[in-house]
Amino acid sequence: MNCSCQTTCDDPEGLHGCFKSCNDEPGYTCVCPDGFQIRDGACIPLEECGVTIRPQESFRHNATCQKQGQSSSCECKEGYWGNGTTCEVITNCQDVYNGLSTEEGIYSIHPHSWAHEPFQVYCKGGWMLFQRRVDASVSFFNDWITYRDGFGDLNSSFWLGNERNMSYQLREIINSELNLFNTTNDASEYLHYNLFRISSEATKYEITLGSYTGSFDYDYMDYHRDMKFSTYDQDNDLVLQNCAISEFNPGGWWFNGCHAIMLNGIYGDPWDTGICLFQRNTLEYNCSVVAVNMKIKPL
Ligand SMILES: [Ca+2]
Repeated sequence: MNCSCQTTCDDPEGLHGCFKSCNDEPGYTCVCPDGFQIRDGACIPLEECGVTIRPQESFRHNATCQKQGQSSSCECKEGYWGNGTTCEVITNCQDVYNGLSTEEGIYSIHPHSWAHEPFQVYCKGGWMLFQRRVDASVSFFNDWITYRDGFGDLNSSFWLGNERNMSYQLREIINSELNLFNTTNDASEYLHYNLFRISSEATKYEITLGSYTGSFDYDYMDYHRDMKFSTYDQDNDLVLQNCAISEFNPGGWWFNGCHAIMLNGIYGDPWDTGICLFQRNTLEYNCSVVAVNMKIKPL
């Protein structure tokens, strides 16, 4: 027997595994003998551990540790990934993909420049979605603060929030892709940029885009390059009117005067107040987009 309890519990001889319910009883502690470490409730020789847990150090790292006698068992805190001994901060969905999981879904991340608690994002293949429209359940006709802080449901339609989106990008060169769906499943059209940035709130989340490649022969976002973000209560566009009011384009966007593409309009609206592209060849709006998402990824 490699392991014993110092005091009795349901095992008066102290011969059971370390994780017997002794730990729940005040005054009782389970320990592994010198040269052994706890793993999965059993004491195993140190050389079989693979890693050496150093409790003092573990407590200093981004882990939550539970002391088990002389050893401790650590799990990385939310927003970190690793084996509990070393925990790396998860700064983006590429970290999630590389170190945590390749499955798409909702994860907590903590970008380097984000001074607050980790926040949840929707990751897919290393990409982070910062916008998605799948149905009309979430209104995108929202004010400046709501666009700044984000809204909606990460499982369906949402806007991540300009502030979080900005914090994601500060230290990385970011790719972006805007996917437009003719059905809810297939990305039939897309716009790709090899650089994507938005500036701070002080400069109105101005958008910077790299060079375009995509399925359209025309770069719809070209008209929106270097534009500031506008909402119905913050007019930062280039025309006298406010493009973001309900009569024109109800939703926040990087309006120029007003748009060549607008993906935050009214879902399902067939008119130019919907989710639309302005087609240069026909000079007509195409508002037949069924679903859309906007995503970014470190290069
Ligand atoms: Ca204006």
